[in-house]
Amino acid sequence: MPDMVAERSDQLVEQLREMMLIREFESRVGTLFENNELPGFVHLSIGQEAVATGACSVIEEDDYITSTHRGHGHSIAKGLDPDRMMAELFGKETGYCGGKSGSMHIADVDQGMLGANGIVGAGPALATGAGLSIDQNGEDRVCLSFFGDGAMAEGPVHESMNLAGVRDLPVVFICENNQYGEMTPAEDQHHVEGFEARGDVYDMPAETVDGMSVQEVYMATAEAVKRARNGEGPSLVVCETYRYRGHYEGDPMNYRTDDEVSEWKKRDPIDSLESSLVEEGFLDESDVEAMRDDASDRIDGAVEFARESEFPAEETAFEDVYTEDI
Ligand SMILES: Cc1ncc(C[n+]2csc(CCOP(=O)(O)OP(=O)(O)O)c2C)c(N)n1
Ligand SMILES: [Mg+2]
Repeated sequence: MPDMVAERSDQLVEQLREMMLIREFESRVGTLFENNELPGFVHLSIGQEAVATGACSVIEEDDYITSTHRGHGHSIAKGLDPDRMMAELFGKETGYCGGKSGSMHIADVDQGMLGANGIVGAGPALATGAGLSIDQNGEDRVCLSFFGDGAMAEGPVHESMNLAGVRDLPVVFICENNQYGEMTPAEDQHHVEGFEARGDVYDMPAETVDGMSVQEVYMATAEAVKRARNGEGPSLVVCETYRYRGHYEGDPMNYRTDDEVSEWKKRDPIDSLESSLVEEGFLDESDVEAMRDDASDRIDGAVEFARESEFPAEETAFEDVYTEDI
């Protein structure tokens, strides 16, 4: 038993370290965007880190994920390199997509990251396709599919959950209910209360968890992944969470009150894990400070890498844009 506690606490420390890295990456992106250093659009997931980290710490390197337009956390949690992600945001040739995708389309198929996605609700369709390929090739892999409360009202999400159920595919649908789809509260977008009920419709196990708790997300995803690996088909995990920033950087946020944001911040996933690890004696204040400094140094390095990288050459504008004939 003490070994189990030590093992679990090691994992929690690693999860804290990763959530700090995600937050540092995104906080820095917010500042860079404000300073007009980044072209395009960025959507930050600050506040939602426990979902990405909790879920991705269940899976292995050769498993897959699909992401959303708010995908920096998912990408870092899947093991993508912050240098190449930052370079992509700067539009530089060293970025994951050669600087041609920006934040919303970062992908690294070799690492099982099947893409952020500017099309709301498209990720689950890719995940079901990945599940189908795993099934047809008899592989031992799973696919986690992150999507939002807004996406839950999109047709392709339901078609995907239905097909994954019909074929018992190894897909875990992870709904990040951050309470808003753009500026619309989740309750104004859905006639039925509670997203868990959507799992019942497709006869798949469904669970709602506190998405501000990395441990709760981890445990629910672990159960779902176990079922998927056993050939028991898809599951739905609904994570109740919150984004602290606007829908996009620059959003005036006049659809919610400061009090609402402050209430959610009291449940911050990083602060709460940090306090419990310190209270239980697994970390002390100086460890925490060192972890924050490490995250900050890591992102300093990523920004430097991105700034020093070149923009893609003009004559490559049409390269890597369309697939080659197969
Ligand atoms: C198919 C499609 N419809 C509409 C949009 C415009 N749009 C971009 S983000 C967004 C809201 C998505 O909400 P949610 O799924 O809850 O994700 P969140 O932004 O909260 O992470 C919408 C409607 C889009 N990009 N794609
Ligand atoms: Mg949402």
